[in-house]
Amino acid sequence: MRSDEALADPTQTPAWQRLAALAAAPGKTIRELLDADPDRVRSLTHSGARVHLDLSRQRITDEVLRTLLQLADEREVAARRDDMFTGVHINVTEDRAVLHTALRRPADAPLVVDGDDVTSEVHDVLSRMAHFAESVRGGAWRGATGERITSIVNIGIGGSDLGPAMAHVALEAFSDRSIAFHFVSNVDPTDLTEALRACKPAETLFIVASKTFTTLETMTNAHAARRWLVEALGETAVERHFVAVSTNAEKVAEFGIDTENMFGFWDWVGGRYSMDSSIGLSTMIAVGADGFRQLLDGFHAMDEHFATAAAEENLPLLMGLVAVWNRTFLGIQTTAVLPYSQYLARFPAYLQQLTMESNGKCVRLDGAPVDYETGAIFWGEPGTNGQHSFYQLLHQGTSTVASDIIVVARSENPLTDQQDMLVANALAQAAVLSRGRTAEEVAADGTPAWLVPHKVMPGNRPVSLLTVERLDPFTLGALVALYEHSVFVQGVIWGIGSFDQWGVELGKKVAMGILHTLQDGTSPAFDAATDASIGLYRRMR
Ligand code: G6Q
Repeated sequence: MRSDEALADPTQTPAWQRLAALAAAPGKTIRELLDADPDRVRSLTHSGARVHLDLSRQRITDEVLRTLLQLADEREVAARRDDMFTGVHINVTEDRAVLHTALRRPADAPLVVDGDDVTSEVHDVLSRMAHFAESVRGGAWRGATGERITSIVNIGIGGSDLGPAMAHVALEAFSDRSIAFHFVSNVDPTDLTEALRACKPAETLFIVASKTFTTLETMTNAHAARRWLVEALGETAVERHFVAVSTNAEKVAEFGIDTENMFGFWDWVGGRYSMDSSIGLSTMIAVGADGFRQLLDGFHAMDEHFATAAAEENLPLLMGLVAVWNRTFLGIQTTAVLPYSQYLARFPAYLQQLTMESNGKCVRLDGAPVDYETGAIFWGEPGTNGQHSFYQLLHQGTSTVASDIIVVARSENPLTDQQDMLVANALAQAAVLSRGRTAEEVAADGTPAWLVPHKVMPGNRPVSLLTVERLDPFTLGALVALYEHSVFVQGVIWGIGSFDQWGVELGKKVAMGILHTLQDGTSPAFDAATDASIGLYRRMR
């Protein structure tokens, strides 16, 4: 358990107070910091697990960085990290261990938690997944009428959807192209209906992915999919066309899925930290068991880096500390994730859940309300597309937005010089956002005086530049783990619980209450606004 001292108010630590003073004092701009120190880029660029992180375009001085590292010491980040890695119940409000790092441990690295060797349990499931995935890929697993599987439909939502859906796009270059993958999450009937338009029942395999196997959206879609299949192929076809990923064997059996075809995981895997558990079954079918192992190796390499690299060059620690600096001390509310890779199109959406569901909290672990800013809003789109829409606000808007620009050096699809164009745009944006463009520079282009103010870019927008050589399963795993651990560091500094999601739970509960009222025809008795909206919906539906 955490010591009382670490639970205490972080604002009372000497480092926090020093950082508040540093943030309030007039500081140098990013341009001034870059121009004053020829060594800045070298000293603020670090590498681990094949990811390169350049923090030179952040608003940090040597003193800020030193004090942030001191804050990490005072908040005992290293001890908390070790607690997480060894299975201490750091998810305090649900009394659970937080062990997603165990999902990617090598088979020969046992880890005993609460009396069980979790590594061997993880590898048992991985072997069963591998056998299943390879039999689908190789055609040994067939549908009820003997057809090969050509469509996989993953039915899940939130943590049981966003990771697999993101990985599907990210790793398309490494995927089996003879199988089409669909991800159905929304309870809006359109989602399933449109996905099934492209599928033939005899060739379709459904993966029902739900930790609890009780989530309204997922179970509703799973039952609708079951009806679609049974109408075409009969009741006996279900066992060849449905498999489950869940921790709830009883509910899986109740649904009619043979528990032989259920791939389990554990309550110590949070939904948003589960893409590397059996929730990643669709990913394994796409990239094969070897590809999935590489993904896990990338995750594990970043775990090892986080656990062992010196604080001054520890990527997740530095990234987490800079996130705290930007959010809490500089008051920057949002972070734009801007991957210059079409394969990372779903990465911002994935990170939105990882970061905002984890650190969108206003109460500390000791139950006291926070009186400082916590989790930033994350959002984004791939470059260069975003440049032609919302970047205008990033450059000249009245809000300062921090950006994570992600560059992939080598394209899997080289077409003439398009990759150079893509990277040139990424680097141009990093430069302009951070350095800006002064009135003198604009005037020097021959711009008439009246137009100059319109073309000035204030700059001083913080940018982290992340570079990987290729986007392959290994680097995808490393990138995700980098963000996972950065989120963890932020949570420890803020003293909040990053691993529960009571806001999400309440949403599920309230919706069920309203649904009952909508369906049983009784008069609503919620609040005036909800009751009026229910009335309007009833008149219009
Ligand atoms: C993730 C959240 C949430 C969850 C979904 C799906 O951390 O808890 O997004 O993953 O609500 O839950 P099930 O997997 O239980 O269906």
